[in-house]
Amino acid sequence: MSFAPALPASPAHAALRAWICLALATCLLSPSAFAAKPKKNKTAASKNAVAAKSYRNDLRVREAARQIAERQGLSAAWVRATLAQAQKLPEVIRAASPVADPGVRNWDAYRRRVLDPVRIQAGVRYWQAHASTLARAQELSGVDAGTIVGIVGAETLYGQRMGKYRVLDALATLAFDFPAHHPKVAGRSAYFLQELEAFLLWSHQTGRDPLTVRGSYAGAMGIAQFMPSSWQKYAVDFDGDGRIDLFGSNADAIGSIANYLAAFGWKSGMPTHFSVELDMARADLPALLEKDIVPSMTPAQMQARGALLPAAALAHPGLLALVELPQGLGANPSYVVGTDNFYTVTRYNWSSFYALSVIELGQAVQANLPAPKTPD
Ligand SMILES: [Ca+2]
Repeated sequence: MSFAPALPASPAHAALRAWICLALATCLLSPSAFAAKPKKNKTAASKNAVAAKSYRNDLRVREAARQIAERQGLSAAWVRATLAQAQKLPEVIRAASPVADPGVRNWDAYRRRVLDPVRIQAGVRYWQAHASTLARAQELSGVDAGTIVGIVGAETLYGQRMGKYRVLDALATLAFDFPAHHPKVAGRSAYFLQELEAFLLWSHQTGRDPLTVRGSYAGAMGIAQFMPSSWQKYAVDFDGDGRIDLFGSNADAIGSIANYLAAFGWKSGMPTHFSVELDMARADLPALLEKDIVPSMTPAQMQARGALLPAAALAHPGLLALVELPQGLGANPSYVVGTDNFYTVTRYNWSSFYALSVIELGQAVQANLPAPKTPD
């Protein structure tokens, strides 16, 4: 999970580089790559209040506190006292558990949930309210304003749902009690322990009380749902008030999303994806899908393997990936062809469903914007 940001090297991006230097500091973002988001359920929440267990006397947690304090130069007493107040949340463990049957993944159903009319209309209002900020972010970073709006809409319904869990509890639970039957339990536990460490450091550096900060079940925070290490690496002060506030400042959230995608290689003006049809008589699906969503074939190579590309895709100067979108049991999958920019969006949340849905949400919002008034 170490994604070194590929900062643009071309002198044409000097302004962008300077802008990125405003960023404070560290890694990956999003939550729902790990599992379906938990359903909001008051009954379950009250059960959890009973089932939650303190980490106060957990020797693993005490040892982690000692190491974190040593590595980060923090007060050992403060780190230990803070972690002692973390609670193990069963609901978070359930949310991080692998889906029982991955075969039921259904792109159309997922897409409908993200691109619902309420979210699209809220997106129109959001775009209108923050039009100049979005334009500035797009100009400085090259990142498409629609994709930024799509991400804010999918993550938090434009800041309306920033998560109900104490970030301390969520990260401690996932660091120390990640579902043991998950195939990637070791890597995920280590990842969330690093995020817990980043969260403590961030709390200390920003003066926020780690006991009151709330976020998603995965510990993602604020309007843009940044993980603590991402906040430190990629978040920017985009409204110029001298502090980075992804909870209260939409400008900071917009600028930080743009900065994040730019750091992960967004190329200005490049489409994110193209439509595609497969010539089933000769399509070499294993070859077409070999590298999954990583763009690794020229348009000509894709054509030779039986992917029928539209003219715009054939003229695309970069590499492409065939992105398979399962449509549930018994149905044929759908496909699109992703570019480097599609892959970049998946660095925000490691899921092709996520990436395509935020891109399409942004496009739907943009299509619904009223036409600009022309002067009389
Ligand atoms: Ca700010």
